[in-house]
Amino acid sequence: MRIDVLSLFPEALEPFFEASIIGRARQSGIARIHCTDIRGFAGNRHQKVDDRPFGGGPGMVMMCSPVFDAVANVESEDPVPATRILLTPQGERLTQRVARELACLPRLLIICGHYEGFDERIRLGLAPREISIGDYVLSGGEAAAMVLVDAVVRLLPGAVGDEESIEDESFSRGLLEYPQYTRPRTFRGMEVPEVLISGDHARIEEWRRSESARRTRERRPDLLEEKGQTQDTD
Ligand code: 6GU
Repeated sequence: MRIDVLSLFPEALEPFFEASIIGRARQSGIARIHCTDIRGFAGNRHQKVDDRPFGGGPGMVMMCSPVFDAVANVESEDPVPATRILLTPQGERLTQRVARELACLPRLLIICGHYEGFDERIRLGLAPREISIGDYVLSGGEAAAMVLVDAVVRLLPGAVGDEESIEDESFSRGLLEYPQYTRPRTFRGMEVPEVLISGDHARIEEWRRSESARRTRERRPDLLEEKGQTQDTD
């Protein structure tokens, strides 16, 4: 998969994309990630990429021209058609289902906003899929781009060592994860549940299943409702 990220702060993104699972996926060619500075397409002496909103009001608005030019330039680097994604708090909420959908695509082009928002003609002219990572306000789309790229890249075949660990995780089955333990068996008086040391794999699986269900009931009953209503958490 190729992923292009257009941002005013590509230097904030790069170190994250070099680390850990994403960094490894890049090195092995599973994910080809390119960050592009939108300011490089400002096309004026002052490198201006934002301006005051028509009609007045606070803050600055991201201008059309640098964003359109950056998109055209980056898209022309590779014939593979890109799915355009605009990161804004007004988008569709990022869920595991959305991450799985995006992980099936050959190419993503992610546009990070800054300032008070985008000129509406960026939405009209580029027809991007608009995605938000949650109901809170970030000062820019960069942190959201890191979240999105992480959620997608780890789903690419070969990105995570043990494919089973993806299957088993929170949300993949629509439930929260069961409690995990490692050595030592006793730490500050706290014991590892006996069942996990029993070697009885059927009992262990049953215990994990029931802890997972209990945790979800206690902490995220909304997930159980969704699971009942839809098929895609299975
Ligand atoms: Cl994608 N961008 C910004 N600026 N704030 C957000 C967001 C995105 N998702 C949640 N809050």
